[in-house]
Amino acid sequence: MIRLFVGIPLPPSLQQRLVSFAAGIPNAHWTPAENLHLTLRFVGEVDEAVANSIHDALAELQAPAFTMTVAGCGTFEGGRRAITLWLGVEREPALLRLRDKVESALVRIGLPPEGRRFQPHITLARLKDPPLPKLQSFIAGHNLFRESVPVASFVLFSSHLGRGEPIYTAEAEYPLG
Ligand code: 2AM
Repeated sequence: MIRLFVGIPLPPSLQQRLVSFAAGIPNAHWTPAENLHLTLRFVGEVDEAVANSIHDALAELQAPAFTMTVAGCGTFEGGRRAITLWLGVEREPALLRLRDKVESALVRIGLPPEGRRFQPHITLARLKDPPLPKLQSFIAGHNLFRESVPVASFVLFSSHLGRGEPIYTAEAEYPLG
């Protein structure tokens, strides 16, 4: 079995810039630079045959290259006070269309539809019981961050969960036209 997700990697320069934000909130578990990415579609554990069909379906997908804008900062509340701290990604039409095409391609080959609404974001940290003033000041300090990057491909990642950080590996990369 292999744990997969479809995403857009960030250029190393932007990863380095974002990882430099990782300060000011006690007990935060910050995403390491190399793991900072945008998830288009989480897949989960699948066997090799399904992984191969996912790859074939994604390889056939056609969509234009576009510019992705990272902007804004916020949180998702999780179960019992776990909080995801993120930077937003603007909901531009080309990104949403790419996401819809990925979703349709995966449903067409028999995967269950994604239940959740697509909320494009880059997870900066997972927080447990963060002191609210520190969290609010982090968000206020980063909410005006805005940076646009060209997106010329998307990637099928595997995710290996172990004791430490998950290890994301680009299994295949699909160019955008
Ligand atoms: P997150 O950063 O917002 O948690 C790899 O796990 C990627 O898939 C992460 O970016 C994660 O998003 C995303 N993802 C979406 N749904 C998931 C799920 N049910 N379990 C784990 N990761 C999920």
